[in-house]
Amino acid sequence: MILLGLNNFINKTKLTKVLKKISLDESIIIFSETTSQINSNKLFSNIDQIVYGIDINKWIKILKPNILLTIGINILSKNIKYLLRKFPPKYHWHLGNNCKNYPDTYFKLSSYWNINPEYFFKIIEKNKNFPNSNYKRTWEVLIEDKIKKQNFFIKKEKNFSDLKALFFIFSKIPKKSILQLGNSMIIRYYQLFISKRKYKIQSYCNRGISGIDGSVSTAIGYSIVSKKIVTLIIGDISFFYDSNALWNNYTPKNFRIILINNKCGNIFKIILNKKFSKKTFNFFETKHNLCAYELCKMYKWNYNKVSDLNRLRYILSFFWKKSNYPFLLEIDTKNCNNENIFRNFLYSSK
Ligand SMILES: Cc1ncc(C[n+]2csc(CCOP(=O)(O)OP(=O)(O)O)c2C)c(N)n1
Repeated sequence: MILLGLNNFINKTKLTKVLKKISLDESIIIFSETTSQINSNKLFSNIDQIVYGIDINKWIKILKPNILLTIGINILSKNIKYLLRKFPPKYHWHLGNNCKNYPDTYFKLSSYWNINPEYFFKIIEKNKNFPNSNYKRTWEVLIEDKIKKQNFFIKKEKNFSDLKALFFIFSKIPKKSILQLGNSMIIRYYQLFISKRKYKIQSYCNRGISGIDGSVSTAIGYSIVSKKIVTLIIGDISFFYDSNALWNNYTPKNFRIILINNKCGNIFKIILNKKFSKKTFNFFETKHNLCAYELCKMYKWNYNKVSDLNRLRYILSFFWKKSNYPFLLEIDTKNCNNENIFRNFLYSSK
């Protein structure tokens, strides 16, 4: 199993090319988080969904790799981290130039290879001596089944939510445009849904140390030096935290923000395993009642707000068209059952 985490590979194209070749082998499965910037339809980024609810006996007997090969650092998927720590593979090799500070995420690192991953795979590719195996096929069968169930769930689920909205939005992002993603749930939803796109979008996220700060500033900064349409998709806490970034005279007209306003830090309802008292939990969740309308009025931005799929579909039909001002679309999901719909989604493709 090859697992690619956060990285800024210098030679993305070459590495992608060689990984695509490697991925053809029947004994290898490649998971690539979007933060690795290595995409291809041969590599899988929806890791959380794939391994959610996996039968532990099946993992131990047939899905757990003999060799785990990691490249890059942080991994977003909590589920794969859990499995690899709890039921580790026989060997874990980490690859990378000058990556000696690799934090040994799974506590079982057996070797560190100080080598450019591209060269490593080229050598492997040339000296191909892989065992006969149906390892990849076993994973593929599981993945195909999950995707079928995912599509069925999304079709069947009639209630609007962060999940419904984002599934739709990711399918509409204009070709050749740039996506900037907020931290928190946005990047996680993106990982789930982007695997299936016919063409990949260039996407960026202020992941680094997982801070929510500076995402709006970074996106606006990028749009100032880019000729392409830049769209920032961001949660409300991250947006309001850095909303001062709107106060500048240089934001291009073709800059877009899609604000997923669930009026709290929804991630804490989803990823915290521990139960906290309501009083304590309030400090995590940070409920509020802010909306971006007044800010847009003050900075003279186009503004629209939607709270259902039909209206979202309508606004997106002209959202990216040429306009005289930057445009912010607020998606109000306050009264939606976001966390349960997300959980049911994962559960349904178990
Ligand atoms: C600078 C900084 N402060 C606090 C946090 C902790 N934190 C992580 S996610 C999050 C909430 C994000 O909420 P939002 O942007 O609304 O996204 P959602 O979870 O609703 O998708 C917070 C406060 C952080 N990561 N970085």
